[in-house]
Amino acid sequence: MSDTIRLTPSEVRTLAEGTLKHWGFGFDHVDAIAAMLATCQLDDCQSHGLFRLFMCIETARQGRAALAAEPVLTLDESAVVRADAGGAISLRAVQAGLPHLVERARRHGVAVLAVNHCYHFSALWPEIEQLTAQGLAAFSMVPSHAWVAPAGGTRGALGTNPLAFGWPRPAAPEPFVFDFATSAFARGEIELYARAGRPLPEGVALDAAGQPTTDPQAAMAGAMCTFGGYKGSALSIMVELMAGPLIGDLTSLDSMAHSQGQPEAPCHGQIIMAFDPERLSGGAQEESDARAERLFAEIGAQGARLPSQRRFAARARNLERGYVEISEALHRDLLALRD
Ligand code: NDP
Ligand code: PYC
Repeated sequence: MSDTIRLTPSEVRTLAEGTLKHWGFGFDHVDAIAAMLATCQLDDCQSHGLFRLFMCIETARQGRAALAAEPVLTLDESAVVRADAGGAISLRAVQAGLPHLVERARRHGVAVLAVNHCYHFSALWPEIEQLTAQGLAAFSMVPSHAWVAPAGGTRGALGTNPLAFGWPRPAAPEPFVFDFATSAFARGEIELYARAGRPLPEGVALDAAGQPTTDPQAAMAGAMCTFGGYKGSALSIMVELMAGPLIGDLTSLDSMAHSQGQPEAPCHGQIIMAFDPERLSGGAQEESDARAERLFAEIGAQGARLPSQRRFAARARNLERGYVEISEALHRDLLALRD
């Protein structure tokens, strides 16, 4: 990377915390948001590391979000845990709900955490990894803003709608995790192309007239495409339904209307599902683990890499050398958020 600066993990935290405090986020939200940004930056997730501080601050600037609201949990004996974020950024509500999700998944075999009424800006894999670390398999999904055209459509109706999955691997150093937008590119990725003045690849976006474009600015004024044509489009609709109406929350269309066209974080819900392999394998977990490992071994034997391997390698490298690298331009613009 040319024109980069090095930041230690604690410098990343300090930069994020100072900016969030400056904009009035409550103490616990500052902690949760800064931890998420630092976790993503450590894994070289450029679109959802420190870069996402811009979206957080824009959310504060717009004045609709509750910057210090404490989550309210609704708990009964069932497998459903509900966490109302009260119009705050999602992370505190997710953290409040996760221990109950784990306990319910162990008790029932399967459990669901429905997070409602939240602003959401983050990657999903850090929460998935918290569940795989507990020996659970997990899914998570969120809508976003209606930036993405359905396959065959010409204007935004769907969100970038990430879908994340994790599988615990007790005998391996890391779990199996994937986490990706159901749009061809995440919005954050398009924003990074726009910042760098680079053209997009073909097939990623449409302009405001519904015509294919490689211009990131035209893409942001028009619509993004789903990945994999009609297949990604169907998965994206599933994310809308599962993390929206199913849990009594907004779709990406609703979120876009709520934000009145302002560039704040999307406002909606999040669904996280956890599965206990010990319960679901009927007491045959060792055999099940071995079967899963044979599958991973065959994939590796073909020279194919598993999702998250780049991320885990980046984490190990950055931890060993004691710093992450970001561009000087990004660092300068992040510091200017306090002006
Ligand atoms: P990427 O396209 O960067 O990566 C998607 C996944 O595929 C990762 O798990 C990645 O692993 C894996 N992968 C990439 N290349 C390969 C390969 N050659 N072989 C095997 N696996 C591979 O993700 P996106 O840009 O779509 O999303 C980035 C982040 O943005 C996600 O964390 C997502 O949650 C977040 N996001 C959040 C949204 C929100 O509304 N909050 C909306 C959209 C996205 P690896 O990381 O190791 O490369
Ligand atoms: O990158 O698509 C995205 C995104 C939406 C909300 C947060 N990130």
